[in-house]
Amino acid sequence: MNEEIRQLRERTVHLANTLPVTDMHTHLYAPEYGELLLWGVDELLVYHYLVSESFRRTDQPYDEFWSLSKKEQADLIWQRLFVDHSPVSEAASGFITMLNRLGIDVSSRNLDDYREAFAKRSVNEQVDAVMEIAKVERIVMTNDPFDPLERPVWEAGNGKKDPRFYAALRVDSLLNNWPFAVQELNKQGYLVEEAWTEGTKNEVRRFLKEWIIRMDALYLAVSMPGDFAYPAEHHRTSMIDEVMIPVCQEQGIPFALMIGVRRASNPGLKLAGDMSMKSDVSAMEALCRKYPEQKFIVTMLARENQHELAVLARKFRNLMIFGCWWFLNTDSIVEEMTRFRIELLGTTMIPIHSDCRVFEQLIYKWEYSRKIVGEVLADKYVKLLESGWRVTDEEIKRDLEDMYHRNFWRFLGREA
Ligand code: REL
Ligand code: ZN
Repeated sequence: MNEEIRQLRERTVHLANTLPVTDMHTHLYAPEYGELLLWGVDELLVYHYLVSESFRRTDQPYDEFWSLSKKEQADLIWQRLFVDHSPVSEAASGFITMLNRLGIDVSSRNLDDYREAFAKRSVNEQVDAVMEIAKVERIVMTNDPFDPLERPVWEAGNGKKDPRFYAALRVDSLLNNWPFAVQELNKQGYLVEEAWTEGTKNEVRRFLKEWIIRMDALYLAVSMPGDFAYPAEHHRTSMIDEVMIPVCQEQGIPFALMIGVRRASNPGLKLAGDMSMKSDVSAMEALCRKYPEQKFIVTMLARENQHELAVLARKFRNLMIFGCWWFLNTDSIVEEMTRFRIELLGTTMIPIHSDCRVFEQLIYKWEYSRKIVGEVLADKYVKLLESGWRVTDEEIKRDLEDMYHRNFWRFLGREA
């Protein structure tokens, strides 16, 4: 029995570490997007996760740091987080893991050596190599038509050239900064005004529809503060009920909500200054109940909300929960969440997404998470074995493939 258990664990962990995945929410871009695709040592070091950690090690004024070049910022972060102290945090150890898996000798502890190793690679080579190492087959980007760098790529017809990359239409400002969205829509020729008129609703619907088609967007996506309430006497409720749900239904796509972020809690930190907030799961409950035909893909940022959200998914099959988002994407929390999600939902959820912003991060984020998924799943198979139920390799593969990509594509109605 002991030998059988050992082998079962080994097979499960091996398959979990090696089967291809779809990364269903990232901030990565295909090479066609030019400078929007971030990669390389300096980008990796100025990742906002590391920026916030590095400020705990210094009294340097924020503005002084931001006035430096990217290379100088990276040098400071390297010194503070890797040289003066050991890089034991998730994001810091991830940087070392990435270098190592890319074949770089980390022992010199000399940043310029690492920079030199990267300088020999082209962006296309790096994208191929990283996807190969991380065994990430398909990547879903985050695409914002109001982004001045991104819009021209779509307008030139280059947004969807690389078949490994898929688009998700991001709609944050329509829901969270309506005055700004009005200005941007007007610039693009949509006749809208701040007042919620029939004409405005029609034009926003037209905008969404045109962009969904142009991008072949897999889903509509937004991140929301923790105090998001629904239904409420609020612009968001009108926008969701009268514009977003009707368009999603017409186009047959899900609506993804990431709930629980307080933007710019510390503005001095810029992108690194966002805070986690508890949310009210009943807003999602109301949406799932009101729109049984609409599919929702949801993640929440507060650890406190995770169990209730998983229970909600037991009640509503139009709800797919996904990922361990941002501050939850650490070994201990991924393990806790994956374990109780499997206990409550079996494999009918998407345990992992990377949220990567810099390309090479795919390597460590997927490696760390896959290991946990494999170990948790192995525990469950061992429990079955102890009751005489033996899973075959084919069945292990099927279960992992469900979680790694099939649940996602099937939920979208785009099963390959
Ligand atoms: O998509 C989002 O709203 C968030 O994931 C991002 O805002 C966040 O900065 C991201 O880098 C977290 O992992
Ligand atoms: Zn994100």
